[in-house]
Order: sequence, then C-alpha cells, then structure tokens
Amino acid sequence: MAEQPVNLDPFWMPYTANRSFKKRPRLIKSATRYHYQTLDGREVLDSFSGLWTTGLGHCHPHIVQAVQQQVATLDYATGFQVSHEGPFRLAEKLIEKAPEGFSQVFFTNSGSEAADTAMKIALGYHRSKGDSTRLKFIGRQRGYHGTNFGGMSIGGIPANRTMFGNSLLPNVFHLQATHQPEFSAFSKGQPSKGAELADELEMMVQFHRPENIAAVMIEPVAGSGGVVIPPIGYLEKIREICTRHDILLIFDEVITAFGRIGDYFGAQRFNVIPDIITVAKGLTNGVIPMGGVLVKSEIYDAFMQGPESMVEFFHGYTYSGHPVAAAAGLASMEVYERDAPFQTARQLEGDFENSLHGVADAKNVTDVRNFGLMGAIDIAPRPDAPGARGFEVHEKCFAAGLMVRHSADTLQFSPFLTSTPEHFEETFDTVKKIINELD
Ligand code: PXG
Repeated sequence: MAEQPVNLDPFWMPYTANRSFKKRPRLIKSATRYHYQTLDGREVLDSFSGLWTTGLGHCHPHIVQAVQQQVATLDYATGFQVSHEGPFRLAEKLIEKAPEGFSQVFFTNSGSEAADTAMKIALGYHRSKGDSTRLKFIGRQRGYHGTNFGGMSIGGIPANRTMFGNSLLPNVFHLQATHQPEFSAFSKGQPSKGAELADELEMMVQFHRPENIAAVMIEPVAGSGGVVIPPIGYLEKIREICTRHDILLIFDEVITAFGRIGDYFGAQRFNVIPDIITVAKGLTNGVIPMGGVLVKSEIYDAFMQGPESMVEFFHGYTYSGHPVAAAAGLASMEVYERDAPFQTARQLEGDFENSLHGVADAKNVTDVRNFGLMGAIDIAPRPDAPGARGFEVHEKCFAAGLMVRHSADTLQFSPFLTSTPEHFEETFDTVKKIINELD
C-alpha cells in the first residue's frame, strides 16, 4: 500500500469497523462515471452506485456544472420566512413525477431526517383533524429508516437498536419481515408466496385499536436490511388495511425512488400508492446531501389552519431546501427526464438477474434475490464468526478492483442505472471467485 499521508485517527467513521479500517485503510481519491480511483492509484468498479445514491454515475457533468454555477451565485440563503427559487422549482418537478394526489414536498438534508419528518407530519396531521389519540407507529423487522430517534425506533435492524434499547420511542411496533427463504430462496423478482404476512397488520391494528395508530412506515423493497422483496400481493394488502382504518401509509423510498426499481417512485412500479413518500439519495444523485417528504394535499391542507401569519408546522432544518442541494436535485431531474435512464435500467434487469444468480452455486451461498436493480447474496455465516465472510468478500473484492457492499454476511448490489452487461459479468465473476476462495 502506498504511503498514507493522512492521519486516520481523529475521524470517527460512520457505520465502519474503525479499528480494522485504520489498520488496513481503503481510501478513495476520485471517481469517474463507473469507477473509483484509490489513493494508491487503482481503478475500482463500483457495484453499489455510491451507497444506493449515484445511479447516474459519478461526477455526472450536468450535475457538476449546475452545482458549480449555483455555489458561485447563491451559496446559502435562509429558508425560514424568506426563500429562493430552487426548492420551489424542485418541489414542482417532484410533484409532476409523483403519483396522482401528491401536492407538496418538505425538504430535509438526509433520509434519516426525512423519516423523522414524515413521522412528525403523521402525528400533526391526525392531531389537526382532532384524532389526537393516533400516536402509535408500525414499522417492520429488517426495515431501515435512518439513524435519528424516530427512524431508529421504527426501523427493525437489531444491531442499530441494541445500544440504545431503553431510549427508543415507545409506541412503536414491528411487523415481521417478508423474507422467507424456506419458501422463496433463490427466487427471481417478487416471491409468489407470502402475501398473507400482511394479515399480521390487521391483527396488530385490532389489538392496539385503529383509533390509536398514526401510520405504518415501510420500504417498498427493504434495502439495508438485505434487499427484502415484497411477495406478490403483500403491498396491496398493507394499503387496503391502512385505508380501511384511516392509518397513513408512509413509503420510505430513499432507495427505491429515482430509477432503482425502474420508475420515479417504487409506488408506481408496484402500483400501490402511499399517503407519504420519503426520498433522499438519488434525489441529487448523491452529489449534495438532500432528502424530502412528499405528501398528499389533504395532509398539507390539514396543517393550513389558524391565523395566516402563524407558522403552521414547527419543524425545519437550517439547510431545508439549500440552494446548492436544490440545484443538484434539479439537474438530476433534468437528466432523469432527458436521458431516460430508468428505461435503460429496466432493460438491464434481465442481464443483472442472470449474472447475479450465476453466483447461486458458489460455496456456502444460501440465497440470491433481486428486484429492479437491487440484488443480494446471502452467505452462510462462519459458526464462530458471524459477519466475517461478508467482510472478507468486501475487503478482497476491493483489493481486486471491485467495490462490494456487505451487511453482516449479506452482499448487496445496486449497480448504475446505465451499467452495461459487461459490468455485471465483471462484478459477479469476481464475487463468485472470491466467495469460492473463502474457508
Ligand atoms: N431510509 C432508507 C430506506 C435508507 O436506505 C435512510 C433512510 C437514511 O438516510 P441517510 O441519508 O440519513 O443515511 C436510508 C439510508 C446500506 C446502507 O448499506 C443504506 C443506508 C444507510 C447506511 C447503509 O444499505 N441507507
């Protein structure tokens, strides 16, 4: 490894095995479209589009130019009581592309903030309607909604919760995850069995009583929890139960929006329309941090009461609708519209599926699954060291010129929307070879 001039000690790295990284650092210096360049001068193919963020490829010239221009024109302006054009224009574009009925967007700086904002909107909505007993939330095991207190509480990945156990929000309950490998291992696309798992929601609602429940929040396809795909008919049932009991349905589309499953929103791909949608990541192609919460008009309208000079929703971030983020968002939306990358992504689904499932017969692989351009490979954990095999695949792939994301012993894939079949071959040939070399 080339000499590291950088002091690795002071930075406490997020979601990282700090001690291990600092012994064997993997530092990236630059990126061009499909590749990272490492500090020691190697090319690394990115099989994860950043962190589910950068579907259009790294350093997209149209977005880079828009950001450069904006930062030199209006770097920052407060968004409280005054504003600027960017967030209005971006909100208008998002609403144009959203499912029918959506009418306003609240901007945040991340997916975590979008999740917590959505939960506060749900509480505020019911309260404005006089339904002030609707305080409970239902999430799902293996769900991920970021790291803030709301999203962490409604999220269902045990490792993210354990350390904070007793301080999680009360009144949050969890459906079981829809991953049933005993029926659906190695399935391609949506599993055919499992819609009945949604019946648990009806039982939970009856147990807690509908008038006490504010919202159900789920990812249409769970990402960080290991690409957990909804069985055919499952999301439709969840929608129907929520509608019947006046419970808001929140789709966390931080990963599934902007082409990852072939449409602007996953809701459109599944033809199941929630009441609130959260976004981030692909909103700006990952270039500038930004998140957002899209709501239907009856939700926004419920807040618009009282004296006109009064703030209607006591919530907001210093950087909500930041000019540079909004410019990156608008530029991304222009590329999504102009170049039709979601269509390309859909056409690539078959090649992606074939190459990914080519790893099914590798050593210790227990499941492979995919939907849109999301894919996962489960490797059996080493009995004495869960997570070790996943981490070794990540490290060895990186050394071999391939960025692979792992969560414990699950490998996750999120290729560029405009990848080529050759990228898939290179990715899964390397992954298979490395998995087969592990003990
Ligand atoms: N919701 C979902 C569905 C996400 O995937 C967030 C909320 C939080 O977004 P921010 O911008 O606050 O990080 C996310 C984030 C992984 C991985 O390896 C994915 C995320 C974060 C960390 C790891 O899949 N997604």
